[in-house]
Amino acid sequence: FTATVLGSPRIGPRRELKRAVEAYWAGRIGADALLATGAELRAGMWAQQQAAGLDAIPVGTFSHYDQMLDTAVMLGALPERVSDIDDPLDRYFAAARGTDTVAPLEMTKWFDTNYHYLVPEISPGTRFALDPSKLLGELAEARAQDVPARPAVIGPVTFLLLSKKVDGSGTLLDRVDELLPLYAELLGLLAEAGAEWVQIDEPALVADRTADDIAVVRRVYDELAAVVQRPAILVASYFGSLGDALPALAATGIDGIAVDLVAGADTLATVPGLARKHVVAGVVDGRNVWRTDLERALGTLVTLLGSVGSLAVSTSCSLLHVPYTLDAETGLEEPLRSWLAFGAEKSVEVVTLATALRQGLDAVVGAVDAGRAALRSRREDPRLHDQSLRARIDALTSGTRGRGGADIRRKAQRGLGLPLLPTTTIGSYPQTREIRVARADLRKGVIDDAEYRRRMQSQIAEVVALQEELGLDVLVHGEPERNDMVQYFAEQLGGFFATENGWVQSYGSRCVRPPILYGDVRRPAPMTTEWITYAQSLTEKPVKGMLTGPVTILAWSFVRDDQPLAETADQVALAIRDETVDLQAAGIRIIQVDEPALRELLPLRAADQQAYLDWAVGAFRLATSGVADSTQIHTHLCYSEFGEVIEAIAGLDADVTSLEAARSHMEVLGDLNEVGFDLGVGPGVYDIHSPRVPGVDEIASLLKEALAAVPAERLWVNPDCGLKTRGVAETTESLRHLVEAARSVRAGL
Ligand code: THG
Ligand code: ZN
Repeated sequence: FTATVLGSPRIGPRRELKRAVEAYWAGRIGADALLATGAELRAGMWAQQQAAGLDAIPVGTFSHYDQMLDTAVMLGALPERVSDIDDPLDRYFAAARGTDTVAPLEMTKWFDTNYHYLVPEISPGTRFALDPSKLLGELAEARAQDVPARPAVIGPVTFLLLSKKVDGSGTLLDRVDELLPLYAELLGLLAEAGAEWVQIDEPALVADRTADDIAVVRRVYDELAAVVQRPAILVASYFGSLGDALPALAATGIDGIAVDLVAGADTLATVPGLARKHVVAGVVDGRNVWRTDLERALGTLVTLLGSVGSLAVSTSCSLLHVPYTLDAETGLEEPLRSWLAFGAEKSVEVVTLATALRQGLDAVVGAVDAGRAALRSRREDPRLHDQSLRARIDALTSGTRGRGGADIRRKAQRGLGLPLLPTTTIGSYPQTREIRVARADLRKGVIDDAEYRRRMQSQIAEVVALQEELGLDVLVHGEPERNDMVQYFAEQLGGFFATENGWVQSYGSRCVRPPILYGDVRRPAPMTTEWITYAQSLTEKPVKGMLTGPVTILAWSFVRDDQPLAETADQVALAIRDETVDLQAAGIRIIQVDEPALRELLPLRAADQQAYLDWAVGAFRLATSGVADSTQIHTHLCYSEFGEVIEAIAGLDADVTSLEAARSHMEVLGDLNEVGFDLGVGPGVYDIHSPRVPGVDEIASLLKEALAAVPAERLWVNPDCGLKTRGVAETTESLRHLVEAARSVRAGL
């Protein structure tokens, strides 16, 4: 009964890697110092995991940026355009972030998590070649520290399925035969280096796969299993059920399979072949923060005993998705603290379960008793069940999730007096040094609340003045008071806990601190009206109230696991709804409720998707239908892959929807037409992810392109996302061009 985990956080308990990588990029430290930081972080993590008692530790899951990018390097699959950068580290970061002359790889969501990976590009010209240096280096390092290391890599099937095909015919999976010899060679090298096991991650197998794909899986793992000199092969799945891929894998000659028994529901007992396999049972949730119900997990493990060859206890996925340790949270009080387990605590839970299997329950009775008491205190905590909120939700009727018809609303909103092709921005303006200093000063107690508010007001006044000067039609206050569009609300809502150091890598050096949604959601007081009404007091033009939607608040938080997500979504929706009503009462006529994460929570299997979209859309409508028909509701969605959720976007029924479209060339407008969308739409006319200032003509031509798909009465003009990460100078220039382009196109109508 081995105790293991599938991967580890790597950004550093105090974000040491973030700091080192950013210092390296800025030229403040050299490669040696960066590499030394990485080595220290790995050593620290391994030491912690060994102290916890894990007896197999994944090695190779460390990354300076992203594990898919590491895999592309390992397989010789970096794009041609970075190949003339000689220094390997600089080449690596060029692929990740681009340079002045080279575009970076695209980034996209890692399954349904809040982590983003870099999408390798594979073209007919890609000549795969093995570069095992990173993995072998980390393996040697671990073995030198007596770490019971299990080297881990992303598997060939997942690598290809998640990559982007650039030119050429067929599917990328057709190229798996080019990768097999490389993986075979790698297996030999790992065996030579002393590895007893290798972990090959194939999370792509938990999404819907065709019979042909499954046949490829079968062949790939039969061939890799046939390699003569190799470690034992553990194929790791996570984030859901393997479904048809499970019997396929079990029928191959591999030695072990890791299954996610938290997100997945595979029945292992009936799978022939598993009786001869080592099964790594992911019973400790690797991507949420709740303390494991040890007795229940043990029950699950015990039922597996008869159907598998040997059993290991593990997390359901890599611990990349949870913070390092509860020890870093000084303000976390009992009993909430006792309900939680972060990365370090989850490793201990895994060891406790393995110990119970080996030695019986008596050997871990202390931990089990403590766990039982914590779970009971969580179940019985009054904050988990607010009777008045529950009564309010029970009383909701379907009418609470809809507004007047589109035409009625259009007429009611004429009083806004907007021109054709109204110009606006998505919400945030550059987070200037002054803003960061003010926030830090407040935190350190250097300034008091009143002074902080004065400083924020002066930022708001500047942003309003700038927008007036630029001639934008619908203004925003710029969100200087918000650190993060979810955290800001979580800090003010009851039922949420905001961590101090609960950082989780989002992409590259960027991290987020997801709040923990543990109880019923309450809104003790208005959250945004003070700032928005201040901005509105400075201008005759309408100022948009800016809120984050219920789905996004859930997607970017750790959510409670004791009730369906749909129920939690309605609770958050009611809080947002109350806020919209307050904003309207304060004289705000346009309110934007952002749902950038709508696509993100979409279940990986088609069979589960409609149910999700139904409750997600329902929650948004609940949040936005408390206002009068004369109040204009906007929404904003990020990340261009809208295809699968296009009907849901229409279903949101927002008066105006702004979308990322600059990079996908307005295709989304045609898709919206196909589902009968007839409301306002603002396809982003420039890409805010780059400092480049778009020209007037360039924006004008995108607008003309948009006008081919959308009548002028419905078209809005805006950048494709918030401006928080941009500099002031380039933002001003870009918006000046945007307004000018809108005016010139408007004049030609
Ligand atoms: N907020 C949250 N989750 C998100 C996003 C967000 N997930 C998806 C997407 N946006 C990810 N994008 C980012 C962009 C920037 C940063 C993190 C995720 C970022 N973080 C700061 C950093 O790492 O330096 C820390 C921010 C802070 O101090 O709070 O810049 O917008 N929740
Ligand atoms: Zn956006």
